[in-house]
Amino acid sequence: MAEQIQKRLEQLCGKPLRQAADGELYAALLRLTEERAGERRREAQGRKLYYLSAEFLVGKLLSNNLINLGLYDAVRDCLANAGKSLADLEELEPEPSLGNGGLGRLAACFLDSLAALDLPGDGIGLLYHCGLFRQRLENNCQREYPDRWLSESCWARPTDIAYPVELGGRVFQARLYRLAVTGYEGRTNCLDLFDLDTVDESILQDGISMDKTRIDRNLTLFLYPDDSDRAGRLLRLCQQYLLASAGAQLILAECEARGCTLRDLDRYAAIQINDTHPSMVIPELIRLLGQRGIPFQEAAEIVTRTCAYTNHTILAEALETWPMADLEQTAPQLAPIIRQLDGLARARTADASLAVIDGEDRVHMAHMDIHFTHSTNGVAALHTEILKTSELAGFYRLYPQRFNNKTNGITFRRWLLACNPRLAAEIERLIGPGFKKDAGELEKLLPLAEDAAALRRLGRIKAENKQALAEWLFRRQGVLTDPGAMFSIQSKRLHQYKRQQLNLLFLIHQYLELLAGHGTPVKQVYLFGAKAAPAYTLAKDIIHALAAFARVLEETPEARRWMQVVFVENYNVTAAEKMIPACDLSEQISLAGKEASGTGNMKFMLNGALTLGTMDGANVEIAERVGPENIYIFGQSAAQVLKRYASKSYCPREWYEADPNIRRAVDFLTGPEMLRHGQAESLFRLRDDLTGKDWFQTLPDFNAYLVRKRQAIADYAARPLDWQRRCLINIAKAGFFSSDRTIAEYDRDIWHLGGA
Ligand code: 26Q
Repeated sequence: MAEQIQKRLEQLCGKPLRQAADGELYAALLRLTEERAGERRREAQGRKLYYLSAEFLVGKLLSNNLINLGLYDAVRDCLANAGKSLADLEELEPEPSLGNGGLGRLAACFLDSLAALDLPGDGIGLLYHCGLFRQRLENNCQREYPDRWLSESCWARPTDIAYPVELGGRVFQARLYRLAVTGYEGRTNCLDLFDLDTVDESILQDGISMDKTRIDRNLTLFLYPDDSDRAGRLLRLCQQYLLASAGAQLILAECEARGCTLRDLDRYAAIQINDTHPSMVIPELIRLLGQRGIPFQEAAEIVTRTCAYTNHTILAEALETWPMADLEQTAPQLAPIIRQLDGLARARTADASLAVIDGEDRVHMAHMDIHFTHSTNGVAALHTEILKTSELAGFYRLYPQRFNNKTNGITFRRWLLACNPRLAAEIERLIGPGFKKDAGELEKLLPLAEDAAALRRLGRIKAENKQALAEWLFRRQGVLTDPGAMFSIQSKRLHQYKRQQLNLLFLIHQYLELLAGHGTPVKQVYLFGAKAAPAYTLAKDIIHALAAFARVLEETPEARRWMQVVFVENYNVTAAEKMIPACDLSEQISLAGKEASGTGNMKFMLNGALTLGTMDGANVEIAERVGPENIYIFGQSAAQVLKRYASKSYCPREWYEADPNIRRAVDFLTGPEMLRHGQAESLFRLRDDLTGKDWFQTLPDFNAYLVRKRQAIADYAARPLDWQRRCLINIAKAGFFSSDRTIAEYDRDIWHLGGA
């Protein structure tokens, strides 16, 4: 291995290994990895998948690629011999944060599994110059800064392939950049990202604002975290069309090069539309087929056979609609096609609520997807049921055979082997290496649930991971945490439906109980990681309240001995990889029926944490697999939640007035301790929302949460070995949540990749 690395160093800087700087070594390893990855490329035979997504949250790539190529151990040891550390090199790598959260991370896990399963499948997306904003807390408030991740030593390579894309009557060249996607003991696929040559980073102004009117210079500057103003929305629409049009041209070019006549497109390509963000690929493909002489009706049928759609949300307000006027402005060439599609859809059903264009001339992207693809899937069993019976019931009646469920999964290579090497090595020692390829083999751990020595080792590994997290937190943001404490983590995007505010109310309650002399059996460290969309005021208020409360705790010695709150700034994939292996209690407390699936829940389970959660998303399937004694479930069911909404009877003020615990915790938000560290306007707004609106029913679940969480803390303190036993059962049962299983199901039911 030393020779291999040395050879690349010669080419790059002419220095011997020992004298090379970390940056030079990193560049050498990048080159070595790319060459090795290149050797595993294979021409697609038969049907190839194109996974179209506005987001790919891939995370750092060096370690992951080394693991997948089977080079990790050799490289680590070789560097160590030369007095270098692979961990230090990893620190140099900027994280490509090309996603908001779960949806983007899922796309990255899927690419990993496709390549590991040796399936032909590329991702198509956009090369944002800045990923999701970098978050800092200033005066306990979130501030956003640009995340410029592109650098010399970046994995995306420009190609000489470019396609013309017409936006608002002007033609732009969309250039293709390629990243290698390595599969564990598998093939190499591609992540294809488009960018405009004309984009100009120098127009970035203060913070993350910029001139939104010059699309030639700023189209791919940012991944958009929100759609709060009109200029921003139009830019987002332009991005979507760029993705759809360049993606469609790439797919057609590749298929034609392999002999496709376009009428047989579905024998060469399967296109998966990741949520509605790439939906314009449907009319765009029809337009391009039209240019090649295929009549509208036939083109619509070809596209329907080729494309499939995944829905990731139940929140009605999150379903994308675009005013036809905006479309006329950005992609006028699509407008007549979308109107024709609306005509086709209206001919299939008398129900106007299922139309593509509504009475106010707005295009419903999800409706277009369901009418003009052959498959619509939800991302967890409960989510798919809700789509069929409520949110999309009309569509389900029209196309029952099109609806199917594909419960999400995560790649075990990144979320166990790479992020938790201690646990991975222990599992391998216990049951052999087979689980890396076949996650179902984790069940072989089950008999060890009765092995006290094995359980104690599991406890020690968790303790070491907590120690490592504590050191990382200290280096990163200067906070000291006690690794001897119980670690509870809630890390995910900040949204009211995910209910970080419920966790906060519990923490306030426990704090007040401590001050009143009611103890808790073990010290707890509460870690939060969450970004709020910059224009989402209440989400930012919740961050503010959490950070302010952390300060209140710090200055109260009676409470500080027993509990600590840490807001981990700039939560991203890299932070997740440090936090998840160190977790005891995984907080998955969304309002039942609102979280489509969740995937963090799976990562925590796999790393030996117990879940405290509602019967929501994939929590339901986790509970089913581990059994009620190995998970802490609380709160209303999705059906009860729906009933409360339907009856329009929910009045948070009644709950606030009737329950002294709730009243005391809610009032504390605007009490003198909080006001010392927080801003009155923000804290009052949060309190008023909780007592006046509370759309996500925090208060009705408060007591159930309190009881279950106390139970979890008591169990952890009283029976540590039994806790580890239950963690082991969670690990053993996590195999189902491997994205290898998810991808195998997509392939079996929707894609049918490969073949002749
Ligand atoms: C839309 C319009 C304008 C600007 C931004 C957006 C936008 C961007 C990102 C809308 C939605 C998203 C991301 C959604 C998402 O991450 N959904 C999550 O998907 C996961 C994978 O299926 C699920 O596990 C989560 O439950 C779901 O919330």
